Amino acid sequence: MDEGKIPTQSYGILEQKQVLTDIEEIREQFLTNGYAILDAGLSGADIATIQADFDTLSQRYITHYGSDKLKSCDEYHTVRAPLLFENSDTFLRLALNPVLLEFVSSVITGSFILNQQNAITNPSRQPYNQGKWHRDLPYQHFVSSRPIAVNALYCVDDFTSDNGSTYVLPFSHLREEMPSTRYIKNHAVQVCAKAGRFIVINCMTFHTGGFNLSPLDRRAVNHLFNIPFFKQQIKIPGNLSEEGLNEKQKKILGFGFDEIQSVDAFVAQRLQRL
Ligand SMILES: O=C(O)CCC(=O)C(=O)O
Repeated sequence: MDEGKIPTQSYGILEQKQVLTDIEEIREQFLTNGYAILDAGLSGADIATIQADFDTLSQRYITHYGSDKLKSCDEYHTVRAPLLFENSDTFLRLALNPVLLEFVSSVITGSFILNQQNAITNPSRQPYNQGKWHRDLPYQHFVSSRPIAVNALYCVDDFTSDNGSTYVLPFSHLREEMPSTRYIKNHAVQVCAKAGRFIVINCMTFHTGGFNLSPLDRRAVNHLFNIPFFKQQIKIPGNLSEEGLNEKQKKILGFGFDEIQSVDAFVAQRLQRL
């Protein structure tokens, strides 16, 4: 036994989880704690491009919809579906990040689709719409033995305790009701992560943005991936060109998961499979 180190030997154990790769290690953390940090594997130049494109897109969005209107409906700090905006290939690539997709497919059994992507700003020294405890499947009070949806919160900036990095409530994906305020005060964990990482959160894990005490905004891009039984927040097929996408990418973006329009179409589809 190495003094001062966590012991690794054990006795009386018949079964132990084996973990060989980094993704498997993060998967184990995610399944147990309800969240983990995943390095997206981006270069410094990629990280800088996302930062610049985030600001350009936010400005275009605010100009397009009008700041007063967006403020009046509490949408001022959120750009909805940035991957759908013209010339915003950066956000499409982020949603299809290969490391992220490998991770999501390791925790959601079978097919999954992108439900939504949002560019979100936690403004300096002001409240914002993600600064309250919630689940990413809101109004739901069940637990599932396997994840049915995952939030991948991309850190555009370094997430620090000073700039209001995300708080999570570990293990709360395993508990139906929201824990008491006393429990939250004692057990919430603030997750700090460098720009270029995803904070991956089980959709049933309670979490919230913190108050940003720093002089600069904290920027993030969230992605909700879920089993295809839940419809997308904003429809992607039909609003995004399929050009340049492979079959796997199209499926993840929801192509082919539209509701079947009639019984005739359903039967015709079955016949085609013969
Ligand atoms: O801004 C944050 O850190 C939290 C974001 C969040 O709550 C969400 O994406 O659901």
